[in-house]
Amino acid sequence: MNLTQKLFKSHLVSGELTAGAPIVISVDQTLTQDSTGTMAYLQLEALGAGRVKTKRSVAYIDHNMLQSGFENADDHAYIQSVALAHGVFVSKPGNGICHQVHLERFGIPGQSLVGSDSHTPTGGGIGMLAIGAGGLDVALAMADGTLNISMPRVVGVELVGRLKRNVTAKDIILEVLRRLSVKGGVGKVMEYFGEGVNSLSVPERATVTNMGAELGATTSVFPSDARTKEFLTAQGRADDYIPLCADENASYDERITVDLSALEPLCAKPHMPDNVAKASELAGTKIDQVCIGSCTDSSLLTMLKVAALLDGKRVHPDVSLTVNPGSRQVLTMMSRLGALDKILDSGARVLECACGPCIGMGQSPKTDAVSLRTFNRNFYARSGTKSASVYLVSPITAALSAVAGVFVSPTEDECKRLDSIELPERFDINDNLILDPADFGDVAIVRGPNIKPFPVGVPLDGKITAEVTVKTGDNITTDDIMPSNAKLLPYRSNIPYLAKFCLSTVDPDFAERTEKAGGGIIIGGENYGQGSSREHAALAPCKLGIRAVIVKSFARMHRDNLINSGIIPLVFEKVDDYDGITLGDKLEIQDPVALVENGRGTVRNVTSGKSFGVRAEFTERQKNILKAGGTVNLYKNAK
Ligand code: MIC
Ligand code: SF4
Repeated sequence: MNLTQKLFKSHLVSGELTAGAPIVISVDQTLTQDSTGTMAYLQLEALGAGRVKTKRSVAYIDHNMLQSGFENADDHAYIQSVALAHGVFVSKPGNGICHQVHLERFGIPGQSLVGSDSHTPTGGGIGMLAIGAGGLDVALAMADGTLNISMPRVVGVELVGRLKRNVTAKDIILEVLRRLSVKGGVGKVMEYFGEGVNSLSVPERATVTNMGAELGATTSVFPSDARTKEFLTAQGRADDYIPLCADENASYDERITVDLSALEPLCAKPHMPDNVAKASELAGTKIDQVCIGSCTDSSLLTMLKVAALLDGKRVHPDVSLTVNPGSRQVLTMMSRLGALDKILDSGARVLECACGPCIGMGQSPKTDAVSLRTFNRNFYARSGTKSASVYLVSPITAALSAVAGVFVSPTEDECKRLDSIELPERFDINDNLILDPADFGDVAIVRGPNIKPFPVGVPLDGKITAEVTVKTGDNITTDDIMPSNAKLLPYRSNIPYLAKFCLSTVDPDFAERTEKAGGGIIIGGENYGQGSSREHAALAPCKLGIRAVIVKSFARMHRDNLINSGIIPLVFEKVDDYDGITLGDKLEIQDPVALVENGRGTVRNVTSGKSFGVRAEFTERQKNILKAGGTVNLYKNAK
């Protein structure tokens, strides 16, 4: 067996481990963060759940940190109180980005983790079965300790050779993205193996598993080995270590090989993480901003490299360099090891240990700016500046470019300083910003005025007749469907307000048009809903009265979120039928219940007089959810 099969087998509650089959797995741990967390806990409450059934659940506050009004602080207070009341640990603002902190303090090899954030697979860096999901699925996992999912196919990624000193883990995942694209991982787990694995430390592995989310993969995983033990020991958690790997000669559904020694510095050009080019092709391009951080590249190792390259240098006068350490532990260690001084002395702006610019919470670049970021996503408008060009790069490229003022493709020679970097044997452990529910008695739940009830779908009955109120192209992201930036993120617990901005990057009139029409149907292209786990991208359309989304193909988490909200996700039987639909067409689904039951059906375009076939393949559970008008309705009906 490969490692993925072993991990699924050890957590299998029901179903068969055949690719594509619906299965239920047991969930050992969950994580939420604040921008998805308010909804997840509102839903946990709506499900009537008591104390969580998992071994360990943690609520992080790391996204909405600007507190420019009462809204964020309201959300923080709600999350802290509702989490503690349900037996969930809380990682307070300032403690760091959920995935970095979880890896450091809570992740355990061999355990399963479900998180309301798409980059939850970071945990695969220490051999966890770590899966991102919408808030409602995480609420369900907390309530009963299980997750419903389809058994993925397993792609074996064999790593051979060793990275050159001017190449980093970011370049490995960029290379995989270059080959497979942002939809290449849908329905798959990326399992890394081979002699090249040994040369990668846990933070490097975590960069790869984290950004595997950009492939659309269900998760990514590395073996748990001596390097994992080293990391857990440094975290004072040697007892959590167990060795885990694939059997010798394990088979995979697909296989690719990446020769680490042949990799060159890469980058992803605007506006997609798979728009990969050699950094050398961009060399010399004038730049305006460099941002170092985010859950994919903000570990101590990253910061030590950045500090070594900035040591004694000055950030170019035309460049703004920002640095977000991934956790308070990283920041403390940077300070202890002298790296912080070097970074500050260079003229960098050191920001909070949080997501920050990665989710557009501040640091939006200037008009037409070229911004180099060590992050994982460069989707259109995500930085908060629509005209900006965001390139995803390694921390080495970022640091050298910040000094040069132009895009630099690092050479081996320029990186000699990195040879002496070693991770410490012990990390500074201070969990003062982590609240253990066991230390709190009965906690009263605090609900400020920013916390609004979430919308629920309508049960299926009768026919659906609705107008096409938007038609999109391929690879529409959840950042398009439900934009997130400093102005909107404070309203993550206020769907009525957020809904006004639904799909505004694609069509600013969509929300108003849909509301006026009393609902609608969305038409989309390939890989619709890629990117984040945010169920707001389903809740906002639900609020607007969207009944169905018909596309060429879906991203996994968004499809699940639509079902949870009672919106029917349908796929064109023939992709060409997409071309025959125009904005404003009236579509009719005669018998939606039969469509959902049969897995196939016909949609009539009343405007054009033509009909087209759609596929509607759902598990029995999903059929029941859709018929009830969403998961919360189904669970309430069952009570
Ligand atoms: C992201 O990187 O897009 C986010 C913000 O972390 C999202 C979660 C969210 O929308 O709150 C994700 O990746 O799931
Ligand atoms: Fe935060 Fe960015 Fe990571 Fe999302 S991708 S969790 S916004 S750092």
